[in-house]
Amino acid sequence: MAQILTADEIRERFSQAMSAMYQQEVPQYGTLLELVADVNLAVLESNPILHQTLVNADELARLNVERHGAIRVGKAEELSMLRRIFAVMGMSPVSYYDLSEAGVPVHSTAFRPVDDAALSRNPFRIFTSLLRLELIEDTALRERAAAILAKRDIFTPGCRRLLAEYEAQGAFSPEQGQDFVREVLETFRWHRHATVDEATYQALHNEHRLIADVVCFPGCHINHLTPRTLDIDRVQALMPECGIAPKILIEGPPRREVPILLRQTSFKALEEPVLFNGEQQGTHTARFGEIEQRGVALTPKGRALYDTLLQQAGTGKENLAHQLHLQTVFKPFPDSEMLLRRQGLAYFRYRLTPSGEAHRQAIRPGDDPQPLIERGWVLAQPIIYEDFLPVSAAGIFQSNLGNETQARSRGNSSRDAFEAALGGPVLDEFRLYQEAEDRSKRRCGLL
Ligand code: OOG
Ligand code: NI
Repeated sequence: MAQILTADEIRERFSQAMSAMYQQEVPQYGTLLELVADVNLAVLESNPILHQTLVNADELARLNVERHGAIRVGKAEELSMLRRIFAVMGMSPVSYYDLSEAGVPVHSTAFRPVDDAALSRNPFRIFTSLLRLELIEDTALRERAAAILAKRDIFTPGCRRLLAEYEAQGAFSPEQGQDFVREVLETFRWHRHATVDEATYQALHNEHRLIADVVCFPGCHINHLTPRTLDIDRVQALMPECGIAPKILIEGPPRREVPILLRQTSFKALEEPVLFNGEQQGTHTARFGEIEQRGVALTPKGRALYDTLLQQAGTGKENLAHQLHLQTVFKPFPDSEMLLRRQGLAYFRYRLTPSGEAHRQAIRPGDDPQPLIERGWVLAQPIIYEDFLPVSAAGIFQSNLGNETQARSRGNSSRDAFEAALGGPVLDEFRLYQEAEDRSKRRCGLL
């Protein structure tokens, strides 16, 4: 093959195509993109240090293209096809999320790039959930849902053909890559025509809204695409002025000097017209909007502290009061890069400065980076959290399910079953961050 399209290029084109399609489908998403871009610009203008830090960490360029989306599928074959499709785009499944703990009958992973260069070019991620039909107690309904799912193919014949060609050749020509992006996009498109009659939809909807969403349509429509903001509190406050009603609480940690993990908020799912079999008209709510602010990835020790404090904080009814309460509860969580580093709470990427380069021979494997940082030889930059938070995800799911908690769908975690459906293991997020930190230390001669 004379010329090939790289995984990074295919992912980039696909994320652009997906964003353009979703803007057409859900105009409010376009409004949200403009709002986020305006706020990000204002933050960068008023904070030149942050601007410079993002430039130094190769983070500014990715900010404007950074999105995550979410989809939900109904059967193992769909999930394993997605694994193969996303592999073409350089995206691997990372982490296992058990949402049944929160009363949502799915378990999930996130497909995303994992290596440094791919992440800094375009960290496109897709939060992917698999419905757990076994959590439907009514046997007849469970079998009906399984039979409906068995009949559908959410992938186009062209997508299947191109994927087979890719796996045989190990690469795509530019034309094949282009065709592949177009064919894959079809799987994520919104379909106004349900595949079932209204009675079937209602029966599944009564069991759980999510089940109707997954089972009753011919594809796995993208249900949101999330841009990354540098100031989520500001975007949340401005959303009503743009005609967008945000969910009440911002999920995740409080606002801090050094942002940690992930803070998210969403706008409510839209009620959209659908046509059931027999041309009966109805509505379905599935698609919504979301924004997020990302901070530093935490080590297992940092994550344990986060989980403890978050649980201690509980939940609130009003955002400002909740944020103030969170800030109080999170006091024990150190809020400076130095303390986060010294206490082993967060991951950092180390780089030599020009004077560090000049003294390379004085740096020994195993050296404590702190004095070298103080001497100006080494820079330590927070490694951005690239994953998701199960408690936040449950909050997002629930706010779009009318806040219903359905205890009957509570089930056991079944990671093994998920990995069997996926056709391979999910990667361990902590290991990926640790490896990124270690690679950077090795480049500096610190390891
Ligand atoms: C996924 C909800 C979770 C996030 O950002 O945590 C999520 C869904 O509703 O399918 O997107
Ligand atoms: Ni999301």
